[in-house]
Amino acid sequence: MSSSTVSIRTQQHSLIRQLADAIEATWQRYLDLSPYHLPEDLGYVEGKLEGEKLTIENRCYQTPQFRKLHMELAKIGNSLDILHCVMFPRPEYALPMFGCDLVGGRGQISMAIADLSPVESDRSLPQNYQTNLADLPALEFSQSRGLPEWGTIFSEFCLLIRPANETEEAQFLERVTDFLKIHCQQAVATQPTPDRRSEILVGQRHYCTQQQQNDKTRRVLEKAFGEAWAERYMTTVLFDMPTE
Ligand code: BLA
Repeated sequence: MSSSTVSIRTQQHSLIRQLADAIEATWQRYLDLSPYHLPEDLGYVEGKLEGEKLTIENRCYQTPQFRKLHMELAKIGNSLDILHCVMFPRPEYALPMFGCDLVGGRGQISMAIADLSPVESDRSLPQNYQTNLADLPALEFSQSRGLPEWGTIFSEFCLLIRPANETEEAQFLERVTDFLKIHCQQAVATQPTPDRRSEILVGQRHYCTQQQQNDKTRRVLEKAFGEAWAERYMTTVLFDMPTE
């Protein structure tokens, strides 16, 4: 862990900081982590956005079940804090995609999303996931947000909210930690199905193609680093697709 990584996390909104800690602790507790190397120049990045400094820090691992575990923290001056996380299963494992994105600024989280998204062609989650997720207690959030047009990839368990207060922030944190725990426990108990590899790849590619259509993310990156860089970052770091 570089000292710069510690410092950006401590400067971020408390929900982002707590969730980043919870993601990492859950990974360490349940999974067998090895390093994952990002393209040389993309681990730590600085740019300028409307005169403010944009800093991006990436944390990446791989495991026997996951091709890439990616957590990113980004900060734009004092106005925008971002946490982005995706767990990409190896295509030999019929596992959903865990994804999470928090965007906040000036003390308020404006958007918090977390989901375990299916990659099956019938858009269903594995039976054990459905049972475990349905068993979680119902939650009430006062401000739900509608999904964007590309958001057809998300499951019925997707949380997309603007947390209204600290109670809702704590509920979101707990629910995402539950998602992660269920996911890691299921993943390590799952046997690979190499015969389904190409079918699973189709599902993962569809997930990435849809996510690459998020204009809000693209716009922030384009403004700070230019169009070509944003395209490269979105397709090689945020939502890269296994090709073989
Ligand atoms: C929305 N993502 C956003 C928004 C911004 C970013 C600024 C708008 C926030 C708002 O409307 O309040 C920006 N997110 C970023 C940037 C990065 C990032 C710059 O991760 C990276 C550097 N996005 C994901 C993942 C999911 C996701 C994994 O990266 C879901 C699992 C979803 N982000 C997502 C959704 C929205 C969003 C659904 C709302 C989009 C909309 O309403 O149009």
